[in-house]
Amino acid sequence: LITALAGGVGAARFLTGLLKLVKEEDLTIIGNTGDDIEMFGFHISPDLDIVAYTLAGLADEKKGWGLEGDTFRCLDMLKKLGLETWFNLGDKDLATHIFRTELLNKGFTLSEATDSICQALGLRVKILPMTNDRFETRIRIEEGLVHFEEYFVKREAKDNVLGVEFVGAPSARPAPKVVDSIMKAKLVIICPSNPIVSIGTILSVDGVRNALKQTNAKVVAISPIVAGAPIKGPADKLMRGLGFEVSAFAVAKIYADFLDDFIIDDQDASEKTQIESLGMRVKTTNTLMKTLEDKVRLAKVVLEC
Ligand code: FO1
Repeated sequence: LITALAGGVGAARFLTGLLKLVKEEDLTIIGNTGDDIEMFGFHISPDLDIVAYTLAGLADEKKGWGLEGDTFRCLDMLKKLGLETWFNLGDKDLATHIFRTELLNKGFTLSEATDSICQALGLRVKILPMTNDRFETRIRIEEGLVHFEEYFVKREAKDNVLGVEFVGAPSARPAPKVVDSIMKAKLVIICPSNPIVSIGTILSVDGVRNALKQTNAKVVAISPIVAGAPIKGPADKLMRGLGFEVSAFAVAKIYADFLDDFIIDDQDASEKTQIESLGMRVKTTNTLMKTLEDKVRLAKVVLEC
């Protein structure tokens, strides 16, 4: 049994490779819900969706979000009606949000709604939201606190990051099976996702970090930082804003209390000894995932741990 902690597109790419090597039934994915946002009354779970869409072969791989070949006619009309349309919700993508919101309004949990979406997309892999409770990542910028998506999409990650807050974190309980799936796994993989707003959110949910420390599973992470920069997304700005250096070593420090093995890119080989001094094993390999072969090769390195 394998459990993976996952953010958005980086995790989704890696998991595509992993699922060429392990059975869907044997994999549980714990997804970040800190990016979840309500738009036009609909509940959107960007990270859960990109993982599900990617594994179902439906994602727009080029953009890294949304559905391949989606259109934006509904959004055009919403704009005409005078609504804010900076968050590009495609027509087919909206169907997912309608479906999810209807289930939530009927009293189902986000776990149950996510399960229904996965089943409908033909996935046998389990995707668990980290929590069913309200949890929102907000970024502190000069103007005040804004939702992560407002910072990232609307304001194009241009603001200086003064801080990050996880609204709801103190009372957010892990969703059913989250802690259990970490405790019962043989291998836990921390995907190459943002250590602060993707993995950091999951780690902040009560009991998750403790489960990672206590599980008998081997806990392996793949560095999302290569040669001092993230592969995608604003991890560098967020890390710098919070006073971290932007390096594989800095990520290793965030995970040091529970990590057994850390996989870093060949380009960061000079950091190996420094990271090992934190008490973990380090493997270097090519971590860039351009082709399916790259993804499978990286997954093999993880499984060899
Ligand atoms: N990312 C963008 O850069 N621009 C968008 O307009 C956008 C719309 C969007 C709609 C639905 C969805 O599920 C995700 C969407 N994303 C968009 C991706 C999202 O902002 C981030 O990539 C993740 O939240 C970070 O993992």
